[in-house]
Amino acid sequence: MIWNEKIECASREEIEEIQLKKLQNIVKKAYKTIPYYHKKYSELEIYPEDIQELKDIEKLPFTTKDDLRESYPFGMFSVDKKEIIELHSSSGTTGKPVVSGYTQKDIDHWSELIARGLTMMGVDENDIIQNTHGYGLFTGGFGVHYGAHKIGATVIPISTGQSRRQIEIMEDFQTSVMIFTPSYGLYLAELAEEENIDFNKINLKAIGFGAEMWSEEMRKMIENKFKAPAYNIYGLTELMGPGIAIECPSQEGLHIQEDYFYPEIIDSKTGITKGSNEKGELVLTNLERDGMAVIRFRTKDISAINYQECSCGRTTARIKRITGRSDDMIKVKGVAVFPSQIEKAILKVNGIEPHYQIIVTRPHLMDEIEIKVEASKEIFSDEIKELIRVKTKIEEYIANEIGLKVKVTLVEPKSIPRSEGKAVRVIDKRNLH
Ligand code: DLL
Repeated sequence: MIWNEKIECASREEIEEIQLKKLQNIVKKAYKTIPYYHKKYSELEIYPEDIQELKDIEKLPFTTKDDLRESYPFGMFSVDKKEIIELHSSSGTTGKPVVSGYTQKDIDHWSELIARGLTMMGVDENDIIQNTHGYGLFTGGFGVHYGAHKIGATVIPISTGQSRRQIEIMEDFQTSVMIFTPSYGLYLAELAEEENIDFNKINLKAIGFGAEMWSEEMRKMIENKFKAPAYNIYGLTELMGPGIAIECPSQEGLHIQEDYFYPEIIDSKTGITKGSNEKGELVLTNLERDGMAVIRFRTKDISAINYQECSCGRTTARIKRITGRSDDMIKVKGVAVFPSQIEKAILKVNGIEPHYQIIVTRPHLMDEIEIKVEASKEIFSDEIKELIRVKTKIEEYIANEIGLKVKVTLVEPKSIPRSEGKAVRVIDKRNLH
């Protein structure tokens, strides 16, 4: 079944016609009601009237995460605060977080996006959806929840955690759809194995998973363990939350909801727009957003756009599974971590050299970070007590900075490889690409 055939199967001309109209409207609205855009466009002498065709979007400047942070908390809102009925915030921990505000209309649109995606996954009103995404500032919990209501499915708002209870609920309630992040899914599978749960008896119909990077091997592993197909869900707080793009049964890219978002792929160094199927950084524009508007947002996510009609019958463009980032952000346990935060914490401590390496692993299906830091010569030849003191101090500072517990290992001076170009700070051994 297709939730909204009129849009999801529209011709390219129809889609582009809708997009142009919506783009013109939203640029006008942003210019008129959001001081950030008014100032930026005026400075560059670009005006809403300059958008005559879709390609004209390239005349507009990009919006970055820093721009959004500078307008923290409500600077991107385009309506009176009293119209906003819900707030969410990104999980990122660098500086100020990014805030997303929703009017009733936005919540309705968000529900529609997820409804389309859940329908793609074969979910309908007969299903029981166990939503393990966090209900809170994270957009995952509520976003999926609203969409589940929209299609009339039964939603179990269990949120993250209580992992043994999750398994019990799956069995007792006969959950037919699981929603999780890949790493949490793998962890649940491990627990289920310990408890000798037979997934053949649970009869899962589908799994929706996203919010972090994963590999095709990981999908296979999840599908084998849970005995159900797993579909990719993509989204980000800045633009709306989950549901911006979701996979259909063909599992060949994620259908982006093009009447809500205008996707572009750019070369992340030059900012120049790339052609279809070319790999680059995904840039997204809200085409339909009531409470705020984000135009040409640099997601930093690496993808490609495929405009070919899909074998599922839908014509909406598909974005390729995210395979990397154009910055060095890593998502660990669902939390966005930047090496610069770790560096900041390390450099607060005396007795160490500014050479470090961040090693991300997934030894027991859960992400772990180990940070190797070079001790100074003096410290290294000191007593073990002093080394432990320095190590613990760094661990404390890092936990404060990123909100995650990490393991710090002090290594010999000059033992971390030096690089002539950009230092390789992060070694991601999770094999997600
Ligand atoms: O992670 C929204 C979401 C919730 C998506 C639940 C899917 C399911 P943020 O916390 O703002 O929002 O993080 C957004 O996470 O720019 C990507 O780098 C990464 N990301 C999200 N979905 C995927 C995915 C939510 N399916 C950032 N594959 C994005 C790879 C993903 N990376």
